[in-house]
Amino acid sequence: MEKPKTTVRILEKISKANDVIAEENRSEFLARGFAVINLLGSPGCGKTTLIAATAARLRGRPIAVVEGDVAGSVDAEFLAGQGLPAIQINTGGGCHLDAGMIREAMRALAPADGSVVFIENVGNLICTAGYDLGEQIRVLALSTPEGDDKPHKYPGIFVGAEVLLITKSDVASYVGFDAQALRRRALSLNPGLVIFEVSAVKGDGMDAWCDWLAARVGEKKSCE
Ligand SMILES: Nc1nc2c(ncn2[C@@H]2O[C@H](COP(=O)(O)OP(=O)(O)OP(=O)(O)O)[C@@H](O)[C@H]2O)c(=O)[nH]1
Ligand SMILES: [Mg+2]
Repeated sequence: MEKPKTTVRILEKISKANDVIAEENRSEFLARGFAVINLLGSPGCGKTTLIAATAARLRGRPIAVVEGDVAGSVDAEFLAGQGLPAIQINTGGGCHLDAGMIREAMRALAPADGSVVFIENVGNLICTAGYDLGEQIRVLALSTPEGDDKPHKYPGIFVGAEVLLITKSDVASYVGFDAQALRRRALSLNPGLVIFEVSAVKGDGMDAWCDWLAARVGEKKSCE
């Protein structure tokens, strides 16, 4: 019976240690004028496509990307090919990024002062929600093929997000996705949630999202 209590204490310690580093990261990011966005969502929900499409619309500030995946570097390579400074973290099986990984990656990436930095977290709707990375903005991407019932099943990630991007809006009608039901369910968990419906591929909704983001990170004008 003692073992589960010990496990809980160890997890609490890990969580507290992460929070300390996350606060150090946040101070450092503020001092450097970074706007850091932690992008969460399921595998394949469109995170990398969204970062590329958003970066293409942001004007006036340098942009850099920290990519998190269990293995491989295809996303970082893709973004570098789009002209974005990008660095890949491999968690080697871990289901989330943590603040220590971000500290190391940011030192290696060395974004220019004042950069907007996107962190693409590991595709996961559970573990990623529990780790503060020191970001200023937490964005959850949920794609229409995943279904409008997800707030019922993964409430924690909806509660912790500032923004919900309903991605792949262009295929919503093909997969029976009810955007109003999703909005209702998400807002019942987090009434302050800012919600956009976007298609990074077709461009629908991207101006509204980018205008909001530009204002949030203190840019005068972003989208065109
Ligand atoms: N129809 C449609 N497809 C999209 C959209 N955005 C992304 N996709 C497609 O969805 C697939 C996954 O997109 P990614 O951007 O790689 O998704 P991801 O969340 O970064 O994936 P992981 O990094 O593997 O978790 C690709 O085939 C994209 O072309 C969209 O707005 N509409
Ligand atoms: Mg990706």
